Amino acid sequence: MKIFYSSLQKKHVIRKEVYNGKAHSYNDKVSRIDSILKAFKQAGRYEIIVPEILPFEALTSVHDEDYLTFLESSQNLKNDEVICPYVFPCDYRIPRHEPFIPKRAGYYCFDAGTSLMNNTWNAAVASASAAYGAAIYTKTTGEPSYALCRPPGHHASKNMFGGYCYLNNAAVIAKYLLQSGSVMIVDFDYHHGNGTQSIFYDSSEVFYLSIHAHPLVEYPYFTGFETEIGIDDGVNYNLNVPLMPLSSPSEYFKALLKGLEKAFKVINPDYLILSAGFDIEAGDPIGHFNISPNDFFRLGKEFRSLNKKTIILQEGGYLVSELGRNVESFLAGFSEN
Ligand code: SP5
Ligand code: ZN
Repeated sequence: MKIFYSSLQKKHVIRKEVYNGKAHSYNDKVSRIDSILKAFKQAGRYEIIVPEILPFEALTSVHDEDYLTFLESSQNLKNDEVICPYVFPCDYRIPRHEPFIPKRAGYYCFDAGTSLMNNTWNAAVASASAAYGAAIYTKTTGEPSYALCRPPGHHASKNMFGGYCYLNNAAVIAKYLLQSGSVMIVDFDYHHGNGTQSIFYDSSEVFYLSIHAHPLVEYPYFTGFETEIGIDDGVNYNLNVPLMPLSSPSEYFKALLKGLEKAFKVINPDYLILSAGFDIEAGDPIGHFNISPNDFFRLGKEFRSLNKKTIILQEGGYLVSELGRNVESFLAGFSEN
C-alpha cells in the first residue's frame, strides 16, 4: 500500500499537556511516527511517498481564513516558546478582539490540553498535505492509500483547535473528493470527532459515522451522543455510536457493523474516508477498548469488504511501543483479498 508522509510533521514538538489541573506528558509524541514507520519498514511492503504541500484553497474549503491566519502566526513564536490556552471567551455575542498569541489563543481553542509552538503550523500543513496526497492518489488510481497524519485532525473544527488537532485532515479531503463523488467518513478513534461532526453537521454532502467511547465518561464530553443526528439538510447524515469503555471487542464489532448497516441505508458513497484512531488499542494510555493486533486485522478486512475507494487517515493511538504493529495489522487486513 502507498503511504503518504513528510518528515516536516515531526517538527511539532510539545512536551506537556494539562488535564485536571495537572501536567502530564503530551500524548501526541513524535515517537508515534517512528513506531509506525518502523513497522512499515519491517513488513517491507509499503512505499512511502512525500506529498507536495496542498493548495491553500484546500484549507479554506473547511477552515475560516482568520483561524488559518491565527494558526500561521504561531510561526512567530520564539524557539522553545509554547502556548497552552487556558482562558476561553465562551460568550460569542461579544465582539472579537484581535487574537494574538499568546494571551487570546483561547479564542480559537476548545481545550487546555493542546498547545502551539513555532513549527505547529508547518507540521499541521504537512499532515494535511499527506492526507491530500493520499486523496489525489486514490482518486486517480482507485487504489486505497494511507496517510500518516500527525498531528491528527478530527477534533479540529472550522475555527478551533483542540484534542492535539489543528487542521481537519478528513474534512479537507472530503471537500476535495466531493468534486468527483459522494463521501462517507467513518471515524473509529476512541474519542468522538467533534470537529468533523461540526463541519458537516448541517449538510448532507458528507455522511459522518463515529464509533467512540461514551461522552458521558470520556473526552470530549460534550459531543458524541446518539441524539446528535444533524440539523437542517444534515438531518440523518450524522450517526454517533457511543460505547462504554471496556466494551469487549465482540461488542465493538457488533456495534460497528450495525452502525455501518444504518449508514448504508442513507448513503452508498463513492469514497470512504477512515479517521483511523488506534487509541482503541489494548493498553493505550488514554483509550480503553482493548482492541488487539488480530482485531485490527479483522477491522481492516471489514472495511475492505465495503468495496469503496478508501483513504485511511491516522488519528489517535498513543501506546508508542505497539502503535506501529497495530497500524500495520490493520493495513495488512485491509490489503488481504
Ligand atoms: C486525536 C485524539 O485522540 N485526541 C485525543 C485528545 C484527548 N485529550 C484529553 C485526554 C484526557 C485523558 N484523560 C485521562 C484520564 C486519566 N484518568
Ligand atoms: Zn482519540
